[in-house]
Amino acid sequence: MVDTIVALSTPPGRSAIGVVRLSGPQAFEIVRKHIRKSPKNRYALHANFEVDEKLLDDVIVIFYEAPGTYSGEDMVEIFFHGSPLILSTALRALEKSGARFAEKGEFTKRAFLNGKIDLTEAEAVEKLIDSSSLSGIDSARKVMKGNLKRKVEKIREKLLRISAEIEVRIDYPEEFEGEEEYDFDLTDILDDLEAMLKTYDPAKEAIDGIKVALFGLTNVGKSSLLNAIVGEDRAIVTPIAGTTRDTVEAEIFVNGLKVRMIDTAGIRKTDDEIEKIGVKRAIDAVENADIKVYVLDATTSQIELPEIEPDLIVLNKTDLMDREVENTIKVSAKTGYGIESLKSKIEEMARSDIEKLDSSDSILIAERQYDTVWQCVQELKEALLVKSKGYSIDLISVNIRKAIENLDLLTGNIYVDDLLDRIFSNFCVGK
Ligand SMILES: Nc1nc2c(ncn2[C@@H]2O[C@H](COP(=O)(O)OP(=O)(O)O)[C@@H](O)[C@H]2O)c(=O)[nH]1
Ligand SMILES: [Mg+2]
Repeated sequence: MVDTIVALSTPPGRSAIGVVRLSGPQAFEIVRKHIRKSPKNRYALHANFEVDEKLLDDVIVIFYEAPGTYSGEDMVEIFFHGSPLILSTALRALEKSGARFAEKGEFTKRAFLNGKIDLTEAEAVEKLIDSSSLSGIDSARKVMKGNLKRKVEKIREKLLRISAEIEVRIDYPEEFEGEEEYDFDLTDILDDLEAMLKTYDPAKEAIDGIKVALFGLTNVGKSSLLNAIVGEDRAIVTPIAGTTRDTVEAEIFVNGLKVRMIDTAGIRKTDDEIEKIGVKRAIDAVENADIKVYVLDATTSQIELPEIEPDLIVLNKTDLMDREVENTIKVSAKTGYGIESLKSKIEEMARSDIEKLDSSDSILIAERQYDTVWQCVQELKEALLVKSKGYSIDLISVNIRKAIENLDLLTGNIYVDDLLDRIFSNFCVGK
C-alpha cells in the first residue's frame, strides 16, 4: 500500500504560523488520532491538536478528499502556531501515528505519478517558487497551467499521424503500389518548436536573474565599477594591474529585476599561473553572461576593442578625462557619474528580452525542457534531410519516432526513476 507522507510546508524557524501537510490514503485516519473532529471536505475547522491525549496547540485543519487534491491523494493541512517546538513535536507525533517524513518534492512527485500534472507542470511549480522576478513568475505560471503541455500534445498528435501513415506504407507496401511517395510537411511543427526554443534564454533571465559580466583590460576600473553599481565594497580595488584573480559576483535588484553582476579578471597575456586561471574564468564568465559589458579606460590613449563581442561598452574614469568615444556610456566609478544610466540601460536591455515572453504561450523554463525540444528538432531536421535525399521511408520513420519519444520525455509520458529523482531533489520539502 502507498504510504502516507508528512512534512512541514513552511520554512523552519519561528513564524506566525507553521503549516504541516499530509498526503496519502491514511492521512485522515492519522490526523484523527490527534484531532477529535470529523473531516469535512475543504472546510477550515478549528480544533485542538493533541499528543498523548494532551493539548499541544489549537489549530486550523483542512481536509481535502481525493482525487480533487494537489497530489491526487487524500490530503490534510494543519495550521499550527509557528513555534519550532510545537511543530517538531507535532511532526514526530504524526510520524508515530503512521506517517512517513516526506522527501523533497514528494507531494508534487505524487501529483505527477497520479496523473494530476505532467513533468513540465511539475517543473513549473519549483520555478514559480524560485523565480526572481514577476515576469519569471508569469512564465512559470503559464507552464504550470498546462500551456506547454497542451502545445506539446498537439504537436505529438500531428507527428503520430505522420508516423502512422509511414508505418502503414512500410507494413503493407502492396496496398500503395503505383501511388506516389508519401509526402508530409513538418514546417508548422518545426516553426512551433523553434519558437519554443527561443523562449528559454529570456525565461531563464526572468526566473534566475540576468547575468551581467564586466570585462576588459587590467586596471580599467572593472572592480571599482562593480562596487559602484552594487553600492558596497565587494571586489578588491588597487592600482596594481592583475588584482582581480577570481570572478566576483554580487546581486542587486533593479526595479524588481534580479541582476547578477560579475566582475572578472582583466584579460591579458600573463605568466602568473594564478592569473592565467583567472583569465580563463573571466572568459568563461563573459561567454556565459546574458549581457556582456566591456569596460574602457578614458585615460588610455588607445581604445582597444575586445575579441568577445560586447553588448554594451562603458567608458570609465571620465572624471579624469572627458572624451567622446562612439557608442559608449560615460561613467566614473569614482564619482558615481553615469552609474544610474548604466543600470537603466542594463534594465532596458533585459526587459526587451524578457518582454518577448508576454506574447509567447509555450515557454520553456527548464534546461531539461530545452534539451528535449532541441533533440526533437534535430530528429525532425534529420527526417527532412533523409526525405530530401530520397531515401527509403523506413529511415524517416526512425527519426519521427525518436522525435515523438523526445516529446514524451518532455511531458513525462515516458520517464525513468533517475530523472524523477533529479527533478524533485531540487524542490523544497513539503512541496
Ligand atoms: N579617477 C578614477 N579612478 C578610477 C576609476 N575607476 C577605477 N579607478 C582606479 O583605477 C585603478 C584600478 O581599478 P580597479 O577597479 O582595480 O580596476 P580593474 O583592474 O579593472 O578591476 C584603481 O586605482 C582605482 O582606484 C574612476 O572612475 N576614476
Ligand atoms: Mg579588478
